[in-house]
Amino acid sequence: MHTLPDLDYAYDALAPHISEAIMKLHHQNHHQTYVDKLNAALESAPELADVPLQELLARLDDVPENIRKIVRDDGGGHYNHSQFWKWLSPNGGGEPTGALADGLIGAYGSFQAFIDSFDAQATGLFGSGWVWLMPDLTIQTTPNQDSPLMAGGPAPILGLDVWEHAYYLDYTYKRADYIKAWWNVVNWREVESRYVAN
Ligand code: MN3
Repeated sequence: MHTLPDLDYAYDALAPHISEAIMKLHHQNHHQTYVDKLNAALESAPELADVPLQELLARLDDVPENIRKIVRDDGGGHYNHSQFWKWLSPNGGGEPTGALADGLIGAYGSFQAFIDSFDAQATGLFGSGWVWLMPDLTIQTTPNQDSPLMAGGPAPILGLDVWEHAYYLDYTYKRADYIKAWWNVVNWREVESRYVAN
């Protein structure tokens, strides 16, 4: 059985950048629903019950066809959100340090140029999806709850949820305002630790 992970901080800890109301809905309702639907689908495939989620998403072709789309969408949603909460912190924001800072400056010319590139991908992504910073420091996007893992890629080291459920209560249609606020709660320590682990 897959389970909803606890947050490392209180629901109101990211306000005013991300409100308590959004965090509760996003974690208790949206994320819980992904977990519940994934578990329900896997009831018909007991051979997959003990496969770690990351491996399941990397081997979708091995998932029975009648539940493959559910595993893709809801398993992807469970995985992406489980990482997303760890990429946020009430003590976040600012700029990374060390090897990650050096890497981003090397790849983009400056930290601000990296932010600008990421923002352009995030505001330009049509519909619902995610923007990822990959271990090689390239930026990728995926639609829906897809993960780079599903295309045989590595796990992202940072990701931004640009589904409307992530921001509409606070920012209505103004996705760019949400993205700008989100940078204030990015947990760079977590991103750095994932970067140096690769
Ligand atoms: Mn979401």
